Amino acid sequence: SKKKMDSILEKYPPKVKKNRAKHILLKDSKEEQEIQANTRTVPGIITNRGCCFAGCKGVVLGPLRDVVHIVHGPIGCSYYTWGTRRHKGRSEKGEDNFLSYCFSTDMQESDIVFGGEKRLKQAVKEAYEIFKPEAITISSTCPVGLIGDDIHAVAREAQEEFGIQVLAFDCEGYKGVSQSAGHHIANNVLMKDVIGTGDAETKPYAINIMGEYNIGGDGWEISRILGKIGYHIVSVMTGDGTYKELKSAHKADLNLVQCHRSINYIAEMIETKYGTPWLKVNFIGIQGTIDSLRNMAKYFGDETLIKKTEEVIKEELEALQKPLEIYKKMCEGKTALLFVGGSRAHHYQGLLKELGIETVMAGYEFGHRDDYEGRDVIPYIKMDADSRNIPEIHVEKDESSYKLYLSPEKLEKLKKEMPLNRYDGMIKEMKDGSFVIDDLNHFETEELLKSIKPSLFCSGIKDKYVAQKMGIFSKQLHSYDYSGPYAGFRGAVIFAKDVSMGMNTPTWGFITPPWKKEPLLEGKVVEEVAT
Ligand code: CFM
Ligand code: HCA
Repeated sequence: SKKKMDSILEKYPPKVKKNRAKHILLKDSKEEQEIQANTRTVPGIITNRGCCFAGCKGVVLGPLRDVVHIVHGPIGCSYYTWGTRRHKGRSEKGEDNFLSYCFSTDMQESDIVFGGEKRLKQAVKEAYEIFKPEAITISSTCPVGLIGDDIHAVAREAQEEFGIQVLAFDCEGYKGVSQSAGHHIANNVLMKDVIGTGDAETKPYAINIMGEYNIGGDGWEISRILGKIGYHIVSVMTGDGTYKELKSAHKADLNLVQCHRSINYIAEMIETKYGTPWLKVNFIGIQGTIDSLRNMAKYFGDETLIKKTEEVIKEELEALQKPLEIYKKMCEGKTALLFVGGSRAHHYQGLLKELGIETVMAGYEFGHRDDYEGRDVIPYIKMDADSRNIPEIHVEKDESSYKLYLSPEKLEKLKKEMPLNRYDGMIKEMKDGSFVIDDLNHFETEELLKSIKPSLFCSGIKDKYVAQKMGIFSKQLHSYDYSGPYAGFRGAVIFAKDVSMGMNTPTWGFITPPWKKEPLLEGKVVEEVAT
């Protein structure tokens, strides 16, 4: 298998080979292993990564449903991302839900030449007058940064005029090396200007669900379980979430962190400012869900809550046992390659294992070293020009709102028993001999699929059909191929059903890739006669 990788790398020019080798490792628990991550993709390589704007507007802000999200830029940035991420939202009667809309300033060539501020101002005015939202966000695309429109001045003016918050985000697509930069920029503004401005009443067992975006309804399955046990969800960041609730997020007694990559900045800053610790959870997979629920109950330490947690676990397990048995038989002994953004390549490994599927390769598009190796490596991560370009904000203890749910002694004790303020990353849980590959590209994808021939390739829209044309079933772990939810107890069964069907359909045996039958290009060279 080391040979396999070497033969793939051999095909690169020497400089590229040297670069890519640092992003690849073969897990060996006897060695101290380090991976390079969150660095620039080599120009010319076909990467799956997205841009800073995608991470800010698309990922973190977009799911807030009572907000009008205006994209300042040419229409393509809005149009081609309209509804594609499947972060679902549902509103009670009379509540706002703008998720199905797409708001853009539709910049033209003349705006690039003469400036787009006037156009932006007009867009904010129209959005306010027509929709009367709770708040408005403005997200910058590449050209806005290049021509230097002052989106903050426009936002400030509009805020005064209309009396609602207008938040501006400098998330030009070219910033940083991936979506990850956009997560950080969105986190900073939400922390600085939104969280802490509300004063909603809270009930016992008050929690925030962070880094959960309700893709395919995942968040709804998680809230169903938490609601049954008796938790009070103060806010969700940000799946089916609202700006209104986000304002009071500082009131919760515990923060749950599902996707560490996209929200760890807010989790850390809330702890510094308000004292609330965060617990790393994983609601993908049955054991992951059970462990997360038990840790939560133990944190609150209430006997009735602990008892209720066990009752709910028992009830849910009974309901899924029968269907799961059927699918397990269809999955047993299969293998998977996983390549997803910044957390799912880790989160799905447990669920696959429960079904009998072994993960032989996993990697992130844009995860940082801490998402691979655990947060302990953070002090040793080399800063480069690209990461220095993303502002860090510093928060201080808020004397009036700071509160500790547990005594510092109790918290220290619990930290030894559960991942409180801690994330150990993906690699630790992987088997020796499995591949970890950062920022996998299309050349490597094809080569790996050819040599490993996995039963399942979990990735996204950009490479799904490359795999399927090679006769390998591919399950999108971003959009879930229009299925879901996959989280929690019920989600595990839906996932099991989808991958069982996908892997076992006889279709794959009927596929002969076209290049096996005939050359891709046909024709003959004829000498042209000039007339
Ligand atoms: Fe977090 Fe996400 Fe992911 Fe992500 Fe994304 Fe996504 Fe993803 Mo696509 S926030 S890192 S930037 S879990 S959009 S809901 S599926 S790449 S693995
Ligand atoms: C994004 C969004 C994306 C893309 C999915 C894919 C998503 O990165 O901007 O490439 O299939 O989950 O919708 O990650």
